Amino acid sequence: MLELYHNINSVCAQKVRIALKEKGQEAQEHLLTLRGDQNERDYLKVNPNGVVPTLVHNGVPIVESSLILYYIDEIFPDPPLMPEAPAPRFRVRMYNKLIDEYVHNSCTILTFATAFRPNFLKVPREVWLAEIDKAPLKRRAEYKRSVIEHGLESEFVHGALAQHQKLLSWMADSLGRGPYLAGDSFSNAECAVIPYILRLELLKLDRLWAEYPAVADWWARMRARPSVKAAIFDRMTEKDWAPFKNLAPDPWPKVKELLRVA
Ligand SMILES: N[C@@H](CCC(=O)N[C@@H](CS)C(=O)NCC(=O)O)C(=O)O
Repeated sequence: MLELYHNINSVCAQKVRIALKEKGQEAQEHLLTLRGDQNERDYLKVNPNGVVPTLVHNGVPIVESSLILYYIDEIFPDPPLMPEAPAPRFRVRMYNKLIDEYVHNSCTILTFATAFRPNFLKVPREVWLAEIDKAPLKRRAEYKRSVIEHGLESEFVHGALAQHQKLLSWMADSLGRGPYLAGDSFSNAECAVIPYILRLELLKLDRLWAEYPAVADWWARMRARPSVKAAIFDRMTEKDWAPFKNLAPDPWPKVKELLRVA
């Protein structure tokens, strides 16, 4: 039996939902709002970091989205989401490592500096600070505090953009060799990367890959893929789209200025 604790807009959860769709698997779902419920005592018992996703398989909690992707491929080998040869397998792991170590927090930084910031600023500072400070992962709380306060002027934004640029240049390099990021077919590299490219698009930052036509082509193919449609687009309600509609101010001019200084 499979259970998934997740949130529709969570990039890490989107990875796992894509993988489950690719495997034709359904999990019993527990939706979290991520407005405090991720730090409640009962949830911390399944995921002590107070984050989603958590996959529970036959009662055993499996955490960390990249490890969940590998786990799903092991328990449901068909169709495989890991290439057979060592070199492309290594490439899948490299994408996941880059994302785990750098891109994920960078995505949080850009998202909270733009789309999620206005909602926090509607309540008094001490209220949102208390909410953020409950997180067990203190470094993430520090990033969020800075970008809610300073938006794209935060000291963390420049580095966050650089990590996304690194991801895009890796993708352009891989896609120069074939239609997928690792090996000859759709793999766990795609599951891991797709949500971060979608997030850049939702933040109106798709011009970051203007110089990489192979990335644009890959993204058009991935957007149209049934698993991606079912796992992400079909699941987004008006409420999930809301933070990304009418982003004000448009993040691009400031991002462009930061990239020029880089
Ligand atoms: N390394 C973790 C990161 C998980 C993570 O940060 N999840 C976000 C949503 S994408 C979350 O739960 N955020 C709630 C919070 O930061 O309080 C993973 O890959 O599973």
